[in-house]
Formats: sequence, C-alpha cells, structure tokens
Amino acid sequence: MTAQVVLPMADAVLDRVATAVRRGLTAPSKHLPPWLFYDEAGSRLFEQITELPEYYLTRVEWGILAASSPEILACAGSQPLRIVELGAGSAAKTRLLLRAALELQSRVVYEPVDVSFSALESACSRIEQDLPEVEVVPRVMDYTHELDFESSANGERRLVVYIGSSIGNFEPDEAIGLLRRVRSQLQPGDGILLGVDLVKDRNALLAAYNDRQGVTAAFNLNLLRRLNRELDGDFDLEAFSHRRFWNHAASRIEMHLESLAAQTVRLDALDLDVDFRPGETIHTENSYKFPSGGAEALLSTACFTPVSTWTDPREWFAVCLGQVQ
Ligand code: AVI
Repeated sequence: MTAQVVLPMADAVLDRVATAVRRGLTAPSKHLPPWLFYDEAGSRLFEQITELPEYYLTRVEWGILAASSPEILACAGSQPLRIVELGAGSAAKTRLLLRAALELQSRVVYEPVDVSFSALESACSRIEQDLPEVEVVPRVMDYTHELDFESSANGERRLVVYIGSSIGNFEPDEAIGLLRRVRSQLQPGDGILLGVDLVKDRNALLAAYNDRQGVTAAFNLNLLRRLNRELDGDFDLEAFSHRRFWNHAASRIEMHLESLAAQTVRLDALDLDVDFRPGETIHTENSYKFPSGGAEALLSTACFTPVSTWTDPREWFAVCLGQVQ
C-alpha cells in the first residue's frame, strides 16, 4: 500500500474559505463563490468538463486559436512578446499561441500566473515537454486580489492572455475592476487577449451546463464535499441536486444546488447550523454570456483599445485583442 502524504492547508486559504462560507450561507439568498469549486477533485472535474461533447466552449476557443494564432500575434504588434497567462490551468490552448510566437521570435518567455501551485506545476511540465524552446517563468499569485508584474526586461512587451471565458464568472463590475487592475500593470504597447463566450441558442447553453454524463453535476456537488472536509460539515450529497438555468435578463447561466428536503446542515468548524427549506437553493456560479461587441465594450471600459476580434463560423465564442495606447 502506498502511504499518502496529507499536507496541512494554509491557514490563509482556510480563513478565506470560512469567511466566504459563513457569509454566503447566512445570507437571505444563500450563495457560495465559484472559486470554491477548485479543490484538487474540482480542478480534475473541470478538466473533464472541458472534454465533454456538450461543453463547446473549450473546443470552439481552441479552434479559433488554432486557426488564428499567427494573425493574433501579428496584430499584437512588434516583437518580442512575453506571454503572461492569468489562471493558466492546463495551458493547452496557450500552446497554440506559444508555438506561433516561436515562429516570430527566437526567444519566447511564458509567464503563467495561477493561485494553485499544482496547476502551475503541471502547466510548466507540459510546456517544457512540448515546447522546450520556451522559457517558463511561473508565478504563484491570486490575480483576483494581487497583481504585480515585474518591469519587463530586454524591451519585451507583455501580452496578457485571459482566455477560457473565465471573465464570465465575475459580476460585471468585478470583471471591469479586474481588467482595470491588469491595465494598471501594463505599459503602452502591451496588450490583452480576452476570451468570452457569446449569447447563443438557449438549448446549447443549457446542455453545456448539464451534460448527460453528470460531470457538471458532480463538479457542482463536489463543493459540498469540500465544505464537509474543510469545515467539518455534514452535508448529505444525496439531499441536494444540481440545477442550472438561463437568466435571460442578466445574460448568464446560473448554477445552483437545490435542497431536496427540509434539513439542517451543521458546519462544526464554523459552529454554524444552516436550515434549508425544500426547494431552497445555494447559488454557486454565474457564467455571463456576451452579445457581439460585448468583449470590446468591456475592454474599452477598462481603458484598453480593442484592436481586433476573432470568432468561429457560428459566432459562439470570441477572442478579442485589446491594446494599451
Ligand atoms: C471556468 N469557467 C469559465 C467555467 C464556465 O463555463 O463558466 C466553469 C464551469 N462551470 C460549469 N461548467 C464549467
């Protein structure tokens, strides 16, 4: 049998989890922040989601980058570029950009930024294996709270890559705040590449967030498993069900966990009892979908100049380049 090493959780992370959960589960409309999805199991489930037939987002964005990376880099302006990726994850799509960059410049620096050390480790090893010519400079940083880019060397300009529709998981004012903070770290000539999911047929949207294999349901419910483990909770995962719906007025998919019965859940670490009515939900995620021109508007509000946008033939997803003037 192999011995498993269990690392103690950093106190700061545990405090952040505890504060968010107490706030969210004692609010009149119960809610939890989506960053809680991404413990180790949740990150693995998300990787599986990206491969599901119903979850078109990753595939369609991959197609855009596969077709247009050379053009995107040409539009990003004079070389050499340093590619900074926020929330690097598996870096699968970024490899397309890095490969195109290697065609244009002899030295390519890739700076993946992620709060998760293990996510960075796997991103780095994949890039080092596939593209050994790329110099990888990983940064462990919670870019939603702190952002601090070192001043760039050798006349390099930065291209910040924020793809995968991650911006859609922020409330509109938070999204603008985040893009403005990125902007404040950049210099004239630097740029940002933003990937956003576009409004489309409601059924395609609904299917993407409720796949037949039940991976998205498992991803949503895993959040309760995390609270049981980290906050000594007694959530019965059988007593909650995954729900998603399209909120047309707000232009977003909402994910919820619905209580299937009247029940009280205990979170010992918070000394908290939470009562649920049958049918009451915990709102766990918003995933905003943008109209055509929405990414450009977002970038302009954050003081970038939109330069160009690439999309797929059905216009399901958009990748938009903004520059600092
Ligand atoms: C990470 N983020 C862009 C995903 C999304 O589509 O909003 C998270 C996700 N939630 C359910 N499925 C995927």
